[in-house]
Amino acid sequence: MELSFLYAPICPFAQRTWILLKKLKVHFKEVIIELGKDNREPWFLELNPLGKVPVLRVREAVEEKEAIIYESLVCNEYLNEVYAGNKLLPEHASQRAFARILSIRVDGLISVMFKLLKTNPEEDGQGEIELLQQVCKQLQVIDDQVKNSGGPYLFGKSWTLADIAYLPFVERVSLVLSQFFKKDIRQMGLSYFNLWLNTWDKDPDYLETKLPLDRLLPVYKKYAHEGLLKRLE
Ligand SMILES: N[C@@H](CCC(=O)N[C@@H](CS)C(=O)NCC(=O)O)C(=O)O
Repeated sequence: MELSFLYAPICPFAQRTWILLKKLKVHFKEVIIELGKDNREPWFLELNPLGKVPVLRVREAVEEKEAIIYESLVCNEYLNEVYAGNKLLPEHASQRAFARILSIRVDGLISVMFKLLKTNPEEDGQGEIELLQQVCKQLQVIDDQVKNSGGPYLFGKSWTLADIAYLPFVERVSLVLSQFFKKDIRQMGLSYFNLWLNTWDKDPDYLETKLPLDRLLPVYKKYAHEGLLKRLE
C-alpha cells in the first residue's frame, strides 16, 4: 500500500486526517499544499475538483490504479476501513449512525465560531453574549455524550472517528475564545467536556499535529472584526 497525504498543517479539516494517520501509525508520504496557490493548480484540481485539502492518493496494490480520496470525514472513514478493521466507530449500528451525526454536527460549532469572530464588540455586546452561549451549547453536545458514555471519549473508553472530527475545531474555538474574548474554554462549567479535552491534550499523536499560537492566530485575525483585533493590542 502506498499512500500520499496532501495537506496544509494549518487546516483543521486536514488535521482530522493527520491525527488519524498518526494514531494508526500509517506510513505516508507527506505533500504540503500551499493554500491559495497549489490547490488552484490544474494538477491539484484534477485530484480534487473542489480544490481543498485534505486529499489522499492511495495505491492499494502494485498493479492497481491509484485511488483519490478527499473530504476529511470520508478520508477518515476510508482509513478506518482499510487500516483499522472498522474498529473506530461504535459497535452498534445506531451508535455508529450517531457518531456520524456528531461528526456532521461539528459544522454547527464551526459556524458559530465564525459568527463570533465577526461581532463588533463596540456595537453588539448582546450579540456577543448570545453567541458565547451558543458556543457553550455546541460544546454541551460533547459534554452530554461523554457523560452518557462514561468517557473519557465520546463513546466511552475508546476514541472514535467522531472524537477526531471534533478535535481540531475545539482547538480553534479554544484559541478564539482565549485570544479574542479572554475566556477559558475549560471554565464553561462543562466538566465532562473538560475531561474529554484534557484526555486529548495528553495524546502524543494529537499534540504532534498542534501548531503553535503564532502560526494559528494570524489565520483567525483575518476573519476577526477590527473591534476584536483591538483586544489583542
Ligand atoms: N469539507 C472539506 C473542507 C476542507 C477545506 O475547507 N479545506 C480548506 C483549508 S482548511 C481548503 O482547502 N480551502 C481551499 C483554499 O483555501 O483555497 C473537508 O472536510 O475536507
